[in-house]
Parts: sequence; C-alpha cells; structure tokens
Amino acid sequence: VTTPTVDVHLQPDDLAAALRTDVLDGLTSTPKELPPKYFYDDRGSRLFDEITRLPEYYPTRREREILDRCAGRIMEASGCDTMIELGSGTSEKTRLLLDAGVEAGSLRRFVPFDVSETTLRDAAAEIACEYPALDVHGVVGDFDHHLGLLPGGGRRLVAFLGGTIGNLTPSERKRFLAELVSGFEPGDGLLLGTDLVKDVGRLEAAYDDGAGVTAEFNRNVLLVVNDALGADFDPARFQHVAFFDLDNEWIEMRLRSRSTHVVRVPGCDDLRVAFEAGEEMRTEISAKFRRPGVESELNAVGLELTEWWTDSAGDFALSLSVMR
Ligand code: AVJ
Repeated sequence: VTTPTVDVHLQPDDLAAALRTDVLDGLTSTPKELPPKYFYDDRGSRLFDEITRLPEYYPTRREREILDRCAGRIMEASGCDTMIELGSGTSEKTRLLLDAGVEAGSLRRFVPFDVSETTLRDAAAEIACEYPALDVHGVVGDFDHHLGLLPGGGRRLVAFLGGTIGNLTPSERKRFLAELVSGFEPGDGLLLGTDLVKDVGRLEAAYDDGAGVTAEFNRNVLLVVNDALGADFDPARFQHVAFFDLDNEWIEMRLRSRSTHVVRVPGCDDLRVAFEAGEEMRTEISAKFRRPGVESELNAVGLELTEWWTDSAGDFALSLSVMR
C-alpha cells in the first residue's frame, strides 16, 4: 500500500479569511444571512451525523437504498476508471461505489476532494488501506475556487452525493456546474444526488425534527462564529425556523431573534450587529428538485442526462450525466 498523494490548494489561513469576509457580508446585509458551509465544525459534523439517523430525516437512508441496489449498474454505466468525490468527508456511502468498481475490476483511482485537510488525509489513508487495488489521490480545496483543478487523465466520474448541491441557489448552481465541467473531457460523467419535491409536511419535518437535533445544528453556526471571530452570540436567544418555500421549491432554515439585542464581533473590526425581536436571519437553503429541472440545469453546461435512479418511495434521485 502506498501513502496517498494529497494536493493542498487551500491553507487554513484562506479558510479563516473567507469566513471573516462571509460573516461580515452576511451580518451587514438586509436581511441578515450566514452561509451553510460553516455549520460543519466538529460539533456541527457530529450533529449532522445524528440528523442522518433521525426518523424524520429520510434523504441519507433513501440515497443509501439507491446505492445499495444500483452501485454495480452505476459504475458500469459510467464506464469510469477514476472516481472523484466532492465533499468526500469520511466517504461512508461512497464505499458502496468503490466496492462495485473494484469488484468489476474497472476502477483504478479514487480522488476524494474536501475542504478539511485533516478529514481528507485521514479518509484517504484509510481508503488506501482498505482498497489496495486503488490509487488514492486526495485534493484539499473548496468548491468556489478549486473545482477546475481536479486531476485529469482516465475516464472520470465525479460523485456529488447527499443532495448538497441543494445548498446553492440556481445561479450559484449554474456557476458551480460550469466550473466543474470546465475541466471535463468528453465521456467524463457526473453522479449527482438530489432530494426531490414531495409532501410539504414530510419536507418540513425533516428539517424540524421532534428531538430538536436540527435546531441545535442550526444554532451551532453561531458558536462557529463565536469561536472563529470571538463573537458573543448567545444561541439561546435564537429560535430555529424551517419552512418549505413553495415558489422557490427549497427548504429555508432561519434563526429568529427572541429579543432585541446587540451582538459584538471582535474579529470583524469589532462590528456590532443589532437584532430586532422577531428578526430572522437565513442560515441555509436546501433545494428540492424535479427531473426536468435537473435535466435542464445539466444540459445548460453540456452534460447529457443518461440515467435517473430513485429509491422505492421516489423521495431522492441519483442522476448520471455525461459530457458530450
Ligand atoms: C448536508 C446539505 C445535504 O440540506 O439536507 C440537514 C444539511 N440541513 N438538515 C440538507 C441539513 C439541515 C443537508 N445537506
């Protein structure tokens, strides 16, 4: 087993600088907003993990059901020898695809791509150990700047699972997909996980669970800002809000201030942010999709939808699209 190669395009300082700019922009906008990518510090990642096991939160189980049933067909249909995983984390569900590709003898290389260098190095080393047949080549980067820098060669399949593309607005998705395919050759593919539009009651319950884990996850972003910038957010002063926006077909999560108060942010030139009682700050959108919409967004960047797999309940979809 060889030690995985890791390309580092991102330094911890870059992350800290991006967070500072994003928080300053978001807290001085009207309405206020914080980007969802900052949910995932250690505590936030643990809370998200807990969310994936809640009875109300179906997407993770539905996507795993599809992968359990279709991994062999997915790897075969893609014809890939290289799999690149975006936001790979611990690559838990991805192992189903790696197993299928190794078993078929077609998969040669795995490229996990993640924003966290420690998460990535740990996962890459573990996978290199578990899959001696694979050449593991990690990339540390973020979706905003480094998608064009994915290693080339071979026939590549980029996997973007979990429905995370739903955290982007339509115009952000367009930019993201265009950046991704800027490095594609004809025949390269995208395996994309998308949560589907469904009954509003089930959608809203998935983002406002009875045990209150999603509420804790939502408020955790305030602790992330406190840690990173020395801010004095008191999470108890904010109420979790989640609703399905029927016009945009996305879940929106917000934090609603329970009282009028001022928050200090020393790390942003000692910014003072005033909240009115009842004022809401957006912390996440999670878009829900329909097949025609997914297909047209893919077509717009030169990708052709070739396969569409859903779970037995029709809750979640994995699409395979190929560069023309
Ligand atoms: C990890 C972005 C797919 O949008 O469903 C879960 C994050 N937010 N509960 C999602 C999340 C609230 C999740 N993604």
